[in-house]
Formats: sequence, C-alpha cells, structure tokens
Amino acid sequence: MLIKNSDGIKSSDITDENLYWNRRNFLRAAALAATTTATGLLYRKLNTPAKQQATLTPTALPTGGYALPTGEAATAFDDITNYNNFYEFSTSKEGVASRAQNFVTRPWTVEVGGLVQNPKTFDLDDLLKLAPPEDRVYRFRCVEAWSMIIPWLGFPLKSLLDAVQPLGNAKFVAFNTLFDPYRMPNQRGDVLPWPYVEGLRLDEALHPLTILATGLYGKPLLPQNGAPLRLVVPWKYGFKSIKSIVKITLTDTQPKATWNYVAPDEYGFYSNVNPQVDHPRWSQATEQRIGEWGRRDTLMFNGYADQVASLYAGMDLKANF
Ligand SMILES: Nc1nc2c(c(=O)[nH]1)N[C@H]1C(S)=C(S)[C@@H](COP(=O)(O)O)O[C@H]1N2
Ligand SMILES: [Mo]
Repeated sequence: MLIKNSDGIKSSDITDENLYWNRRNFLRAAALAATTTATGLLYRKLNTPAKQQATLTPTALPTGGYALPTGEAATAFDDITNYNNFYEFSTSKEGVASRAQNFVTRPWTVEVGGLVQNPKTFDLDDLLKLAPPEDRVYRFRCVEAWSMIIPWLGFPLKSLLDAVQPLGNAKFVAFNTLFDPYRMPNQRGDVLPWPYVEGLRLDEALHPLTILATGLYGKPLLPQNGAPLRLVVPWKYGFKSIKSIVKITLTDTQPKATWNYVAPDEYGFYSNVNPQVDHPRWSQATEQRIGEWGRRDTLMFNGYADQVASLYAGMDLKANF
C-alpha cells in the first residue's frame, strides 16, 4: 500500500522546510550576533537541535591527542562536519551536511594524466593501498575569515605525482571535482560554473605539506568534507582545497581556478593566506576560530611561512595574491 501524508508533502519539500527554518533561526541569530563577535559559538548552539548526521557520526570519537604543537586544539568534529562550503550541495554552510548525506563515493576513480610519463586511472581503494593515509593536524583558514584546526587523514599529493612521473615541461597541476548533476543537485543550477576546478603550481603541489585527504579524526571523510578525496593546502585559503576530486592533470599553462575565474579581483590564483592583503570587501588581518570567543590574528601563510615562504621568493604577493 502506498502511504501518502495528508497534505501531499514530498520528502524533498520537508528537507527544504528544515533548511528554511534553520536559515530563519540563523538570520535571527545573525541579527543578535551583530552586537557580539561570537559567531562561531552562536552557530554551534543553533545547529544543535538540527543535527541530521546521527547515523554517520562515529559513536566513539577520539577525545584527545589532536592538537598543533602550539597547543591549539582540534576544532570539534561536529563543527568540522556541519559548517561547510560545498556549493554542489548547498550554498548554506549549515545545509551541506544533510543535502550530501546520501552521496555515494564507491566505486571512485581518479584519472591522472596530461604531461606525465605514465597516465593512469586509479581506483581509489588501490590508491589508498599505495599511499596509506596518516594523521596531519593543520590550521584551515577560509577566505571568509573563519578558521578551524582539522585533524586530517591524508597522504602527500607528491606520492601520487611521483607514481605518474611528470614530464619536464609540466609546470602546473589542475584538479576537477566530479560533475554529476544527478548526485550533486546544485550542479543543475548555475550558482558556479561546473565542475569546480582548482590549480597549483607544480612546486606547490609537490610540497610535503600538500596532501590529498581521505578522512578526519581518524575516520573516512563524510561527504560534506569532500569525500572520498579532497585536496588540502594548509597555507592557502580554503577554497583551494577542492573536494570530491575525479581528475588531476599536469599542464604547462596556469589552470583555471573556479573562484579566481568568477571573481578575479577578489580571489587570486595563488590565494596564499596573507593578513596584509585584504579582500576588497573585508579585512584578512584577523579570523574567527570556530568554537572560540573573540578573534585571532591571521598569520602569514597561515602560520606555515617557515616551510613555504621560499616558494614565493622574489614575488610581489600584493600583485600575486
Ligand atoms: N568542489 C568544491 N570544493 C570546495 C568548495 C566547493 O564549493 N566545491 N568550497 C571550498 C571552500 S570555499 C572551502 S572554505 C572549503 C571548505 O571545506 P570544509 O567544508 O571541509 O570545511 O572547501 C573548498 N572546496
Ligand atoms: Mo572558503
């Protein structure tokens, strides 16, 4: 027997309704927040009753051990997995987790080609055997001036690039997110040009801090964080960390990068975290660490200057932002 509810509401409408109420609460709170700087804590409180990740959230979370050598503790798992930018699913940071929860990430292949000796399409599970992921706790700084400390599981992008042997004329690495409007509903609209694409210079891609992440807090990535495979470049703004990657191409010219392409005055190709170069519409000097009161000073190269500043020796970082 087919059971219809009394007023003919489809489950998709109910989801939208939930999102509507979340957004309404959020807007109301945003009005309150205008008098405080506690945005991070506020959104967390508001999100509590609306959690829709019960079945995906690990039952026993690691309780400690994830911190930077500076003592900065990892951001809460619930915050990392419920405050997301992933426009393929939703433009609302609080809406991504529920919209993405049924995203299927197996089987998954990653096609690696372009200017390489050995082009190859990797099955993700085979790739993970070649390059076992390890814990990496990194600062993460979004261009929108919020930040988190994230305990990733990942492996160096270099391990993958070494396996395909870049040719001598390869200078850049281009990345593509999956394009599948059936599985990524916002790709049916044009909020961004699809697929989402990003790029790095080859030396940035080969840097030991640059990883392909497959998990966080010791668990496989949830869809909202870019499952099954996403880039993490900790000295660059978050939008360089392209999610759900299906294709990696070595090129001799600078690849297209989505945000740089849609708004080149606001988002550069390099997008290195730099407190001295403001976004045209807001300051980049400070940041809201999610889960904390007050604001922290933003650090040059997000605190990784000792490791990466030499990559940009002699470059004008105000022109090459
Ligand atoms: N494919 C894809 N990748 C993406 C995005 C996106 O919308 N689509 N958003 C970016 C932005 S702006 C940020 S801040 C980070 C957010 O990652 P998180 O949700 O794991 O914190 O993902 C980046 N990668
Ligand atoms: Mo971002």
